[in-house]
Amino acid sequence: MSSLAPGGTDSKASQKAPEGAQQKDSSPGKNADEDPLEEFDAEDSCEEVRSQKAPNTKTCSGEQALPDPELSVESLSSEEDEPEAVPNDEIVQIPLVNALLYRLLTAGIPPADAPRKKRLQAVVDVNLKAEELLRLTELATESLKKQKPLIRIENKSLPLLICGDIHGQFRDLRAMFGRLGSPFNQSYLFLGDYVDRGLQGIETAAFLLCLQIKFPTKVFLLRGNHEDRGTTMSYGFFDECVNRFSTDSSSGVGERVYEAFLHAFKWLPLAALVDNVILCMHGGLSPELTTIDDLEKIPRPCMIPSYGLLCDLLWSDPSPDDSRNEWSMSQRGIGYNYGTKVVEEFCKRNSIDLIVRGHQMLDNGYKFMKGGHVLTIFTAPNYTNLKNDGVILRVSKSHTCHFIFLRVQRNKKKKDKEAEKFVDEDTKIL
Ligand SMILES: [Mn+2]
Repeated sequence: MSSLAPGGTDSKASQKAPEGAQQKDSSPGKNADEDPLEEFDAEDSCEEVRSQKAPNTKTCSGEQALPDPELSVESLSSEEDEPEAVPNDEIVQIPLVNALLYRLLTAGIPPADAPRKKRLQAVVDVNLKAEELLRLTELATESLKKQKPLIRIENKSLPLLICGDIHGQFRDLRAMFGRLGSPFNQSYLFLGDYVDRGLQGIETAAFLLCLQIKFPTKVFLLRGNHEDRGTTMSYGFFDECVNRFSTDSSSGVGERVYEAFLHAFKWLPLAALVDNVILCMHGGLSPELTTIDDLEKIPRPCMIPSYGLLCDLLWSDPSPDDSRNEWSMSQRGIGYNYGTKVVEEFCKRNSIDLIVRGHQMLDNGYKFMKGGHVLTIFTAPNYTNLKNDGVILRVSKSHTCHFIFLRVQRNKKKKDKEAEKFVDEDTKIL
């Protein structure tokens, strides 16, 4: 059982991060040798987490649908499907990474009795210095370089939690880890789009890069179309970096932090193959993708081009109409829409059961298409105040798929009305 499962019986699970909110500025050296994740028990910003069995797909076993909508996450694990603890020699201990993780995990949020307006801002106030972020992105680049463009995740790493778009919702991400378990036990795969749109792209990217550096065999990060210059210049992350360090004494430091993140992003892997049968990427298929091996050959580092295999992997969508069989133009003006026959032929040719991708917001957080061969998941709850649920996909050792929901609070008109004050204008697409 995960030591971080909600209400877990492990003694560590019941330990709140000790006086964490008050210790967020403590010196890195003090905590450098500790493992902050072991003590982490995040606040809960989501109303409900429950699971639901996926519809029939070839990857789903005959396990019965779980009847209890209030089921807690830890109940999902049967004894033979228990996550394995990561061996000590696979954990990379770097004092800066540990110190940043400690601060990211323990920084306070407004208390429950704080004014509603303050709580709705949903910002976690974390002290991150520009020089630390510059060093972190160097360490992340070194770590990501060791991975191939296509990550192969073996059965021993299952069960695996797969997360779709996060988009700077650091508070939700932190709460999610508190509920689902730390990478000491639990394996995670993220499908990209860590920055832009939301309030805390810096914290989100820093947190995930820290985890990838520390747990390279447990935390896998793919690149989304927002991990690139064109999107981040338009949708928030560039401005966030510049504004964050605008009072810094040395001019241009925000731009340097931004460029450093971009450089690390160029090394993010582009797809993951889970136990040889589930293919994961941010957007989807490409006319230039014939075999799985094509994914191994994508050169890095690179910006995302406006056409071609890499572009399509990160930008394409399944065609909205399942009766459409072939390729079609995307309304985004970039990438393609892939049809049902395209998907079926790709899956057959490569012995793939399921394609899991993110890239599109869905009201209930997930959607199967193309005869059950394409699954879209979206993890950021209440994305730009759209009241959507977030979903995490859990793939068991036998490839059974469960959905874990991050429910948003609904039907609270006054709260919704106030929350609208914090929504940007640019909220409609992606
Ligand atoms: Mn996207």
